[in-house]
Amino acid sequence: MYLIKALTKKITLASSALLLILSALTPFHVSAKGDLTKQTPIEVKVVLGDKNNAMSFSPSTIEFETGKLYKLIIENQGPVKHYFSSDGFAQSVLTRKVQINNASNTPIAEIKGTIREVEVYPSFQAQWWFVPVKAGIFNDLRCSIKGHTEMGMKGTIIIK
Ligand SMILES: [Cu+2]
Repeated sequence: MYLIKALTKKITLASSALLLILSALTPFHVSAKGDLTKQTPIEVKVVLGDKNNAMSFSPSTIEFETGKLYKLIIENQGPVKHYFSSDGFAQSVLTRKVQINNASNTPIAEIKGTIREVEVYPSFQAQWWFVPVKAGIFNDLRCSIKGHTEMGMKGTIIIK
């Protein structure tokens, strides 16, 4: 009985000591290299439409890798507004922000939280910052404006 009591006391002491060490180390680790959203972003650009009002995503196949931070520039070069919409993609990334810049490229807004689709007006762009967390091939990239998908605004997103 004494032995068990002594042993229990030893284990309790040891685990308290371990907890103390862990809690002393934790703040350091939390703010260090483990944060995937603090990487230098990889820039990728996708162009929606063109000056002749083509219904297209260019490129129409976009590839990403899990665990890396991306800055996806969604640029509308057409005369009408377009959407960048893919539920499969939206459900497989952790969004850091969507950033909107003014004409002189100064940030004017950052939208944070879960994003499902981004709409961009003619001759403007939006930046979607995200970290892919799930691999997959998503054939549901499209512009959700009536008729645009049918006229060719569709594509594939691959996350490796
Ligand atoms: Cu469109």
